[in-house]
Amino acid sequence: MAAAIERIDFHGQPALRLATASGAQAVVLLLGAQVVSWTPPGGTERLYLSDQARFDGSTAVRGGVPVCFPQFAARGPLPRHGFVRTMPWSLETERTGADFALVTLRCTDTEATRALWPHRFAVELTIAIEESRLDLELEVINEDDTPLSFTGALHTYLRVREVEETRIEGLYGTAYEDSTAAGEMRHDSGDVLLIEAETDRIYHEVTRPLLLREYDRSLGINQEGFRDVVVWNPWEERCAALADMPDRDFRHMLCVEAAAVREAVELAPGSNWWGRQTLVAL
Ligand code: TA6
Repeated sequence: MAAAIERIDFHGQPALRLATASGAQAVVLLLGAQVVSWTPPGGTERLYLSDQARFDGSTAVRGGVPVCFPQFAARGPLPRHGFVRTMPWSLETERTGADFALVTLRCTDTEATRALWPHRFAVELTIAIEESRLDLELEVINEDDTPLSFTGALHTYLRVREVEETRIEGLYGTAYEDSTAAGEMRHDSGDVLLIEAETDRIYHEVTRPLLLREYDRSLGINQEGFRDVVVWNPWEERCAALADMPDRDFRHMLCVEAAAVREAVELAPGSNWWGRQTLVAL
């Protein structure tokens, strides 16, 4: 079968299904440009998506890869994680080749966004699947004649078999802000990061690729442009408090996010910035 991009309905939302000749698949909602599924050739689903996720746009879909922009979390006056994750995006480009499929989705300011954040901007997310990799590239363009600054993230929810048996390698020695301890700065000193309790960390200046290891599969995680990595698992109590996530699902997800948080990105009028996260199934 040749690579293809198909229009589908996903829980009542317009979506695109990307497929490659070797059997990789991804599903992207136009709502929020949210990737909600990615399966490498011959493999298993790599993204977590909650069975209780809401798809009516009233809140962000719980799972996949929400795009957080122009504000990360509650670090400013805007809605949590900004506003583009609940906005409709438009399909700008679609391309398929011998063994890849690629789409670019775009979102621009509206009267409602300008009322919250007085800037003219465009954000584009390019999603590409090729062999065992998923590339997500976010571009932000300042279309205004005044400077703007933003924080944000690709808030990737990875599906894991059992979070306590998952290891993350590559963060050794990196300083992080611990959001579970009022933002205290700490250092990772172990060879591997194990998730055995609530975890909400912002690692700064992550330059090495990460490796997420499970007993029968691994995932390479790389990023460019983004300087921070956020690792989040709500654990038992906080998960139970989330209305759109089953109580025990904290065991089957782990967010490893490519982020620009600790230092806001400054964009001069007319200039642009890009950041990419790449996942490679191993
Ligand atoms: O990226 C981690 C985080 O900021 C956590 O603090 C956690 O609350 C999570 O994002 C989810 O946020 P949401 O607004 O989607 O419930």
